[in-house]
Amino acid sequence: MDVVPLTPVLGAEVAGLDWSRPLGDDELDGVHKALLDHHVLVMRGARLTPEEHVALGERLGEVEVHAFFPNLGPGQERVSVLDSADGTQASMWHTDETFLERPPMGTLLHAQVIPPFGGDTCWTSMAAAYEALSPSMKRYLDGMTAEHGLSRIAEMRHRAGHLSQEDLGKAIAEDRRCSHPVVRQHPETGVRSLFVNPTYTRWLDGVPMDESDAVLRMLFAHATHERFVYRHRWSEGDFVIWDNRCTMHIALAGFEGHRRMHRVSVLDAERPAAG
Ligand SMILES: O=C(O)CCC(=O)C(=O)O
Repeated sequence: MDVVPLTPVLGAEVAGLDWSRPLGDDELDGVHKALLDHHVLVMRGARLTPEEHVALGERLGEVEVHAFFPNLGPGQERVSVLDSADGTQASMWHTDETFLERPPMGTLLHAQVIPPFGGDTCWTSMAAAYEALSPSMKRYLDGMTAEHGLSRIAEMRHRAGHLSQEDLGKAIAEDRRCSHPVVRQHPETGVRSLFVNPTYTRWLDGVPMDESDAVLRMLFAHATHERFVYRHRWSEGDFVIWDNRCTMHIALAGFEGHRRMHRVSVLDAERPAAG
């Protein structure tokens, strides 16, 4: 198995795996180690069936049914489908489902149909972004928590004219919310990362709202600077695994043509913990 870094801070291409059979235990250990080292792994030409996709996820942990993405249907609910034909896309920076108590530790995304150009995905290293903050900003964030909520998605859909005010009200009433440390420590590597994102993070707990908005805006601008980012140009069959404990990602909108992805995500065993 060859692991070739794609940027100085995150991303590596993994080659030399035989996808026509389940990975051996040594190979899986190698993938796991590469994921801890590089946060995002790109594997070309995997072409896994939905069953194989879930089975690989299960070897990393508990595979969830996503809170709101459509899926392959009865018996295959754990394979979510992001299909541009039905308008499903994830075109805001986020870390997966941080409104949950135990958000996914990792996600496995498999390209089924890719437009001739555009539709790339970007990941940013929240570990490198944290590391690059000033000592005084690190001290300010130390011990702080932030509220995350699902209803942000409904608000965005309402603003874009895709959801009525009544349905927005329902989404807010039924919101799923959770507070997490703003700086989390990776449970396996011990490395500290920023753990806030523009899609789900609502506010920093215990500070005035204007201050919270301003600090979050600054953190998002900082964390999405290109020096922390890997941008992936997809080919059909590409299979990408990422570590949600130290990254955010975005699917770039604005492409023409059909884009269809299968995704599986694996819940963390524990709640995010501050370092
Ligand atoms: O479609 C993509 O490239 C990204 C998907 C995504 O954001 C997700 O699965 O959470």
